[in-house]
Amino acid sequence: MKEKIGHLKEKFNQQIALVKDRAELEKIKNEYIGRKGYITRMLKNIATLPGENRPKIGQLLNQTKQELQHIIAEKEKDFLKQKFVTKETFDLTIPGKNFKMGTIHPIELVLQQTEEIFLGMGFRVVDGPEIELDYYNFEGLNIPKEHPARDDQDSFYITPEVLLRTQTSPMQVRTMEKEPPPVRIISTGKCYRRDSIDSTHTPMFHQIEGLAVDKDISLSDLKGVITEFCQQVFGKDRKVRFRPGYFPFVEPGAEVDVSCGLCKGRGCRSCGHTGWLEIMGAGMVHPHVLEMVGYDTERLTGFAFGMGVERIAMLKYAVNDIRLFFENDLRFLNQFK
Ligand code: 2NL
Repeated sequence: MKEKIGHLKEKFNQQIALVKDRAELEKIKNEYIGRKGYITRMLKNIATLPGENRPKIGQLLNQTKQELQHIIAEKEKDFLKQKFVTKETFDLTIPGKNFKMGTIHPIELVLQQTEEIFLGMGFRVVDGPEIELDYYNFEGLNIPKEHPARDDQDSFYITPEVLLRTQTSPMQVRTMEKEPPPVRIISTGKCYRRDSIDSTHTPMFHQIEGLAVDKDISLSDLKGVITEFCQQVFGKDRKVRFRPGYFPFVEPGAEVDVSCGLCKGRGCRSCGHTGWLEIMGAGMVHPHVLEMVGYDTERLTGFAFGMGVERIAMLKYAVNDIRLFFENDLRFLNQFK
């Protein structure tokens, strides 16, 4: 019997040395000291042994049971410790991961603000293709094939009739062609011109154009809408003036100036000592443009305006080189929070 107990202990020690997890440990525990375990059964069988051996064997079995219980308890503690260390420990004082927040690009900021302002005045925003037909980019805007205005807008042609749009007006022509009056839209997006790069020119830039066509639209509507826009973008204290200017798609046409914010219109270096900054072109839509989309020029008039987004952003944020908008330098971009 003594020998048998010795063997059992040996086997137990071998098994326990190989145990990998708590489930295995539980199994061994049941096998040896559980209700139907080896030791438990042997204790129950003591009654069948010769009388003189019983106390000694009983004592040995109880002692062995205690030893096994102790070893199993130690092993359980090991597993608990392991679980705690590998899975459930976290250090609340470790700094979190630092996610760098991006900023909205200044060109996008001006676009968003402009859309907001014109939506507030009842305009709708339209979007269109950057690859355009010559017809919508020039012809439909009263700029026929040999018109000298084409010289100012050297374009990227894909075929003789397809080009990268040089202005956002094609979308306005498309809208009038498709929809009956009244029309109140602004059209925004990228435009392309074959210009040499310098501090005020890039071959890709952004434009915002507006168009309103209805009965009884007059130059005073244009002045009211433009003045409201300028004062919302640059400040209530700014003055707006209209000078005669030529664009083939309007008659009369005007250049729009806003008073210089630095010198309050007195004249300084940044406004070329005039007190005014040129910010857009505008005018009353040329009847020929309305005629070409099939609008009734006896009944309808309209105003239109167009501006370079980069120019507005340069004036608004005091940026002195247009190339800064396209260099993706974070030292520049991070200033627009
Ligand atoms: C400029 C000039 C202007 C317009 C754009 C326009 C559009 C249609 C009909 C008539 Cl569909 N006009 N747009 C009118 C006047 C000026 O922009 O050089 N802006 C930077």
